[in-house]
Amino acid sequence: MNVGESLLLALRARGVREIFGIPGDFALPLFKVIEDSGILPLYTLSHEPAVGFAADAAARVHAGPSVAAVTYGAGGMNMVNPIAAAYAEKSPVVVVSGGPDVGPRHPRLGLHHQAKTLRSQFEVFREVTCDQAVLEDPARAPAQIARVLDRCLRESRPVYIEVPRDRVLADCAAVAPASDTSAVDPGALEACVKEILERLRTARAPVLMVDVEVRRFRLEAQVAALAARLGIPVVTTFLGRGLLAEAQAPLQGTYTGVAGDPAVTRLVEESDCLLALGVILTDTNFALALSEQRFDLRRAILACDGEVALGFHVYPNIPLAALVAALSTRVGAGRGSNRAPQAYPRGLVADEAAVSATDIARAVNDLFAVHGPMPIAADTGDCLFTTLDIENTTLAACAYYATMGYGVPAGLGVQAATGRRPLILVGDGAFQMTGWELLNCPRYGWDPIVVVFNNASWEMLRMLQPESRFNDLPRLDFAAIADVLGGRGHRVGCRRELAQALAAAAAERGRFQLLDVSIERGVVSTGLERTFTAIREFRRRQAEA
Ligand code: TPW
Ligand code: MG
Repeated sequence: MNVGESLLLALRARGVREIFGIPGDFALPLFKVIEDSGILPLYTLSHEPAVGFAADAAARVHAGPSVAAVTYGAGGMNMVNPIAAAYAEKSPVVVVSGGPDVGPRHPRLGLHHQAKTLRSQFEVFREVTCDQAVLEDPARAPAQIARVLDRCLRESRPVYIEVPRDRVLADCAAVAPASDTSAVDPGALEACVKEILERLRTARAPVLMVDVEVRRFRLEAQVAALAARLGIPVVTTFLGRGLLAEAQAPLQGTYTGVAGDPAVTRLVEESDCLLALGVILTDTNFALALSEQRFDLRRAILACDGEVALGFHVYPNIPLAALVAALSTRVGAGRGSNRAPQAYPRGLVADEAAVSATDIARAVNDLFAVHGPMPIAADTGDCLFTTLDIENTTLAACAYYATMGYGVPAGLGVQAATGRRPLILVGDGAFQMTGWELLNCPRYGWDPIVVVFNNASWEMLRMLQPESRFNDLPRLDFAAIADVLGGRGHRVGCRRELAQALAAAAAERGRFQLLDVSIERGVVSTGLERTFTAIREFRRRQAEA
């Protein structure tokens, strides 16, 4: 076995199911091993940001690691932003990069693709990954691979593995199976669980909040069962939207502070005991509530990053899985919850009126009611806020790090990883960044339904800076572009056309469908409107103070 094969087998043994990539000369031997060995399928895309986003989405939807393979320098450096996003949102992406030969190097010559030093790329990725290795010595490679991949799984964060070009084919031993060395102190766990249950018991209005760690560590079914037994209302964060979509849990909706359903916002902010499982605390969730002192984090129990914080103390080394398991065994059959779940807009009126974001949500909910739910990949922009009005379903979105360009490649990653046809929601500005990647659909048989929110604008920015010309975009003919890229385009100018196009798109399998939906500037979803009204008010009050 050589280094390349040993790496690929270790990746597969730890749950990797596919590789997205773009080769280059430093990565050619590795890509050859990937292709010839057939250990994992390889999907090549067009631009490295898409490689990173697709792997990120694949990792999110199957709750296991996925691989983004690139060449050194021009390839790797192109993928820093997606990996930063994966770090922030705890998506376990394994970056595998080709690297310069270890063999004879000429001291006076710069190597092509070299930035500052030969280690520059390694140093850049060190900042946005939780562990890194350069496989310079085949004898040490198995131990390095095991260490880095185990860390990736334990922390659910991206890692970086660089394989020097002249080491790929060197003889190499097999990598040891995955091992988790984090030993939990049973006494600490017991004390922690006792304290949590006591707080829940005496609380007036406890609420359970769930976020991405619950999915990353494959705890959805257990958490749903726990929630049902506790009989307390459950909300997700914005980033955690899509969680518990397939589980039976008393889900009330998504907490997005001022942007969200006011009933859900009140539920969370008036809770005297918020049990937050795997929640990444972010300004998108809590900034306004905290700065306006509508919410006090000391009233919350925060289980995240392998520890539990409550009141003024912290229990270290309590992994979420151990906590959920221990809670589950101690909570008896519950009282159930009789709260009605959130209602979503349905029943699109198919008339000649112009289309709004809410109309798109309505049309999608109508479609789901007939055909069943589809997984969604959403970009950053009003399309992301529109997901708040769509039935809870598996969702890949960068709702915290908020990079544009995520939606289309993420949708491709979702289909590669699950085989399910995804719905991709994307703004025209974001489509300009990575929409082109749809050209890769025909050769892999991917057929997503893509809805472009075409407002000829960076509209979300216009909300913050209304008097601007730089937020104007040309109104492109995305339907025509879709036809050129091997899909089918549908022009949508009114609600009747929206209903028709969505039905036609759902009926045709085998090629991607793109709905180019014209939306007037200034017409945005309820969630975005609420958010920016609140931000503007907040700024005004601060300016007055
Ligand atoms: C990689 C900053 C956030 S939202 C936005 C920008 C430029 C406009 C989005 O326009 P789009 O959607 O896609 O047409 P909509 O609904 O607002 O009209 N660069 C990156 N990421 C981010 N977040 C930005 C810039 C930004
Ligand atoms: Mg736009």
